[in-house]
Amino acid sequence: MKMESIPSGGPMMINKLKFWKTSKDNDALEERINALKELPMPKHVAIIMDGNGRWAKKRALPRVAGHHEGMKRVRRITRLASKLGIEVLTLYAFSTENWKRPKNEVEYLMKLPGEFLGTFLPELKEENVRVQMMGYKDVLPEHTLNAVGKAITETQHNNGLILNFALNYGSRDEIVRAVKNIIHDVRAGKLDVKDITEANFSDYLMSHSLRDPDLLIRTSGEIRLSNFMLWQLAYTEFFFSDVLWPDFNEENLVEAIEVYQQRSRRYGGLKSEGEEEE
Ligand code: V07
Repeated sequence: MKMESIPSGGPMMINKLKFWKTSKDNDALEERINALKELPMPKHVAIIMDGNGRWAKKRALPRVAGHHEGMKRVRRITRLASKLGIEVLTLYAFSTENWKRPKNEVEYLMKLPGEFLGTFLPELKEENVRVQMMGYKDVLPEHTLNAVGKAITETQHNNGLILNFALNYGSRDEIVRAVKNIIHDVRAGKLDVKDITEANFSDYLMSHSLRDPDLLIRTSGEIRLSNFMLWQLAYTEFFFSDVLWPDFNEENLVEAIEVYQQRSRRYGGLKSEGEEEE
């Protein structure tokens, strides 16, 4: 049969086939996941989940549709992080800058923690995930705080993956507050100026109980930090992806970790914190 004689819809079908995940694709991904486990895994992965608005715009959908799709990706990426044995996954969900967005969008975003946890908290508990939050609680709506607070309490004794949401978080402000609290403790006689070190400065940051991120991922092609964990990212490897967050899938996370492992291999285990090459 000649190509032209294929009824309309024929070539279309062939095109569609390319999008079907075959069991062969899944096997290949499983294989890559198993290979990852042979090398040092980043213990703390932080992600700036960018590109939700752009994803929606490309489809002529409202921005909030992109946020909703992005929320579903959080679940998938968390599941893989847990499976990989990553210790901490920090996700930048809402920055202190995000209040400048249109009121309806902010209101929608503030409902997402409740929706996410309403759907996924039972699974997170089953998977031994521990939910935490980093950010200023005082200005968050009560319903948002209640949803997050409930998840934190109900998972506080879990000892698997720590799922740390940066919610109403800004790094410069975090550092300024740390300085103020240090001054407060110095004045109260609890701390001597000569005893202030990098290590105990970190104790005054909102990430105090967590190790510094080993790997930072930012999606959607933007190559900047946007006031995210400035102190904590001092020695972190960066991976920038052009993929929009609602399209960021398991394979994309696996690739980011592969790149991370290739880079750490090049240090030959000789590099430690504070000892940059050259
Ligand atoms: C938000 C979805 C992901 C892309 C980035 C913007 C929109 C999950 C949460 C969340 C937060 C706290 C929590 C449980 C879930 C969330 C906001 C936005 C504000 F305990 N996704 N997601 N929060 N987006």
